[in-house]
Amino acid sequence: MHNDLQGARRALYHDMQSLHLTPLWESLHNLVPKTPAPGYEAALWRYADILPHLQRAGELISAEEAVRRVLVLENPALPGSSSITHSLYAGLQLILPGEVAPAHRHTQSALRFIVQGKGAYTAVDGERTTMHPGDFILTPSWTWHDHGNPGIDGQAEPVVWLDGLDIPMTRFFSGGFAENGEAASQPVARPEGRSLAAYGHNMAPVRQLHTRASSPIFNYPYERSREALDTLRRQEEIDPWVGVKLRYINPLNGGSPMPTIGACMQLLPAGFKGRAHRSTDGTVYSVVEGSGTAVIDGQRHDFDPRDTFVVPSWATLELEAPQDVVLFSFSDRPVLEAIGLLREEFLPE
Ligand code: 1HN
Repeated sequence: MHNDLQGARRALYHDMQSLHLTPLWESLHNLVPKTPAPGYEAALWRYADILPHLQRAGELISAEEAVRRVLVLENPALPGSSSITHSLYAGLQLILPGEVAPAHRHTQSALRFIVQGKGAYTAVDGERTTMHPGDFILTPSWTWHDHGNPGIDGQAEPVVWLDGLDIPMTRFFSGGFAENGEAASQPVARPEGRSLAAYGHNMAPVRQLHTRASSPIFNYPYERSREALDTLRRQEEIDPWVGVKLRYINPLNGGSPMPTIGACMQLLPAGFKGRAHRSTDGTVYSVVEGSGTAVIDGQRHDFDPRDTFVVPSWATLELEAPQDVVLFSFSDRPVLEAIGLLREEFLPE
């Protein structure tokens, strides 16, 4: 190409810059990639590395002052964004014995996945639930929520959970609203266990309409999920890509527990060497039991219990489990599904 043509083009770009005009032909290939090219990376956070920092934070700031004492797991390629993928936020939250994290509500949807310790509670719209490791807990959009750690049976211990929120998605759509509660702890309106009794047995109350878009169950106890996986593992052939994998559902419609976030739990039996698969929903994994390896786009990430790792959109994932492994995971899958962007591929061996 002629140097003068090149120069004339550059002059055009320069002269129209102040009018906030840009030439599409210079960026078209990036705007419409042949396959997803996410601007974030695969990454793994070791719990053993995080815990000392979380404990230090516990000495330096109270849950009350912090409002939420959380170390954000920020994608290494997205510094300053508080994002683990383009659409999702993740963080590890600590609440010490006797502490309270004050009541508030916001339009962002949240999940808690309990990583260590028991005896803390979260209250959602007037009902408390006691946390145990492996429990999957919802805080749907605009529901009042606060946390506390009174312990159980006279014993209280530090409790740590993984928070997953649709913060980046809500920011993208400029849909964020928030309010603080009048008191630190919201009044208890229903006894503990009410939601699970009413909706957690393949039955639902006949005289009550549940009209929220999210699941009426807000704690899916680990005991039950674990037992389901274990039964299926003994009864069925193991899927060569994902092992034994179940998704959490809203029992009223079979859809995802919340409109923006889907979640799953899977068991990989000892000796499992999974085939490669990929999907457009960038996914965050929390290791519940066992050590193994996640091979992401050919790169090995060895994991231990309580570690967190993220698999980007369209990156291939192969899971290896030299011992029994249980993984919890969450992603923006329901959104991709709703807007026609969900694709997945299970690659042959
Ligand atoms: C939030 O409300 C919690 O309620 C945790 O525990 C993390 C991160 C950003 C915004 C709100 C919680 C959060 C959050």
